[in-house]
Amino acid sequence: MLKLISALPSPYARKVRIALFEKGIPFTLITETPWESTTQTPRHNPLEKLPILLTEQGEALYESRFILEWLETYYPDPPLLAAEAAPRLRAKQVEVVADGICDALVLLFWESQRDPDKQSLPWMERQMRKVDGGVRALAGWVGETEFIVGDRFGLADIAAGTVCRYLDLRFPDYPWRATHPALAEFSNRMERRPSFRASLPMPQSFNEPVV
Ligand SMILES: N[C@@H](CCC(=O)N[C@@H](CS)C(=O)NCC(=O)O)C(=O)O
Repeated sequence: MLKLISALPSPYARKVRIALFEKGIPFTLITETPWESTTQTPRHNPLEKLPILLTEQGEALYESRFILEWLETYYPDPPLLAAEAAPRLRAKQVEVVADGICDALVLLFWESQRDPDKQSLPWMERQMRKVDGGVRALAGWVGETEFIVGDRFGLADIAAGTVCRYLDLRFPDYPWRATHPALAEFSNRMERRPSFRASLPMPQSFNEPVV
């Protein structure tokens, strides 16, 4: 059986969990804290990050985008990407923006954990601009239709949906729901799906200081 090394709050790992669920692929979930000295992530990924998917052949796949590509290749049903070029590329573009927002949010989160006198305001503002711009772009792609691309659930919905909930979890004061009500409605709709409900992100405590 496939094994997924994951963390409870990770929006990147959640993308993979949702894809596995939607495709009906059984897997064992291993919850890790990648920041702790006991983490097994460096054994499998030279970049020391999760998610990591361990295949039945013992291969370790990492980087959420690559894992999703691998799943789409070897478990094509149901597809999460359209066969046609234009909707396929649009979904990938949405994923690029969603991942970019998450990258900026992660940097912001760690900066906010530093001593207040060591925090860099210009750095935090720079990341915040990326979040604002990215969220605006996502909101522009969410329309009146149920899904972001075409008439079926897919990669774009996973990517945008996971970043929305991560915002709620880590930045509850960030007013994206008021600024972008259609995006908020999209997020609510996604969170009702069984795959989203089964992977609700949660804070995870760690015992060692993050360096
Ligand atoms: N671009 C990567 C990002 C993964 C990532 O940043 N994972 C975090 C957990 S949310 C991690 O493992 N961080 C440990 C580290 O950066 O050393 C992906 O999409 O998989």
